[in-house]
Amino acid sequence: MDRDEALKLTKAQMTEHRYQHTLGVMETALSLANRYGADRAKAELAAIFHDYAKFRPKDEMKEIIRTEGMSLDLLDHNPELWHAPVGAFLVRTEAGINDQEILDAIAFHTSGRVDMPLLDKIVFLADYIEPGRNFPGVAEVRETAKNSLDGAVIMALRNTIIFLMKKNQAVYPETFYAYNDLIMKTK
Ligand code: DGI
Ligand code: FE
Ligand code: FE
Ligand code: FE
Repeated sequence: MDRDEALKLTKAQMTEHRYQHTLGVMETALSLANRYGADRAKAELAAIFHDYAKFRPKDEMKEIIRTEGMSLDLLDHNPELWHAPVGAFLVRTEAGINDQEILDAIAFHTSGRVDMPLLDKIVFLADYIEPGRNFPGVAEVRETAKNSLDGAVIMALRNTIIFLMKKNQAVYPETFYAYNDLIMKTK
């Protein structure tokens, strides 16, 4: 699928604000793909589709998680996590994307996971540092992303964990596992 068709399909799923975020993630993912040697076409498609399911009703997402054999523990955690794996499913069934690397990068763009492949890291990080983001600490992560992909992913994971903990919220175990995995590998 080419960029324009993917953008058209995605745009129909979201608000203008979220679409602008999507364009930012796409540009950032392409720039990271250039810098770190990932497949540009895959990075572009994964970025365009990463938030495809963001506005699906919770009941629909819940049903897909149950019927498609996804981790049921997702249902005990923050519903913000659901659009990522559900998005991968819908991008396959509605948009016809069958590339597993792209689908995985979409599925894990929120939680992260152990042993994240290059494409996962690029989409995860692009989502965090795209130009439209302005949360505390993002400038430092952008700076680190210029020379250390893993270093920047670790910072993004750490910031997210701290952000959730400061709000007294639960943290999905995969997010901790992703953080631990990268920290231990870089020591
Ligand atoms: O969809 P986006 O807003 O572009 O970004 P995202 O898919 O990374 O969603 C991030 C939100 O999910 C962020 O506000 C934090 C929230 N969240 C809730 N629980 C968890 C979580 N994020 C992670 N990584 N792990 C959690 O356990
Ligand atoms: Fe998202
Ligand atoms: Fe994210
Ligand atoms: Fe996003």
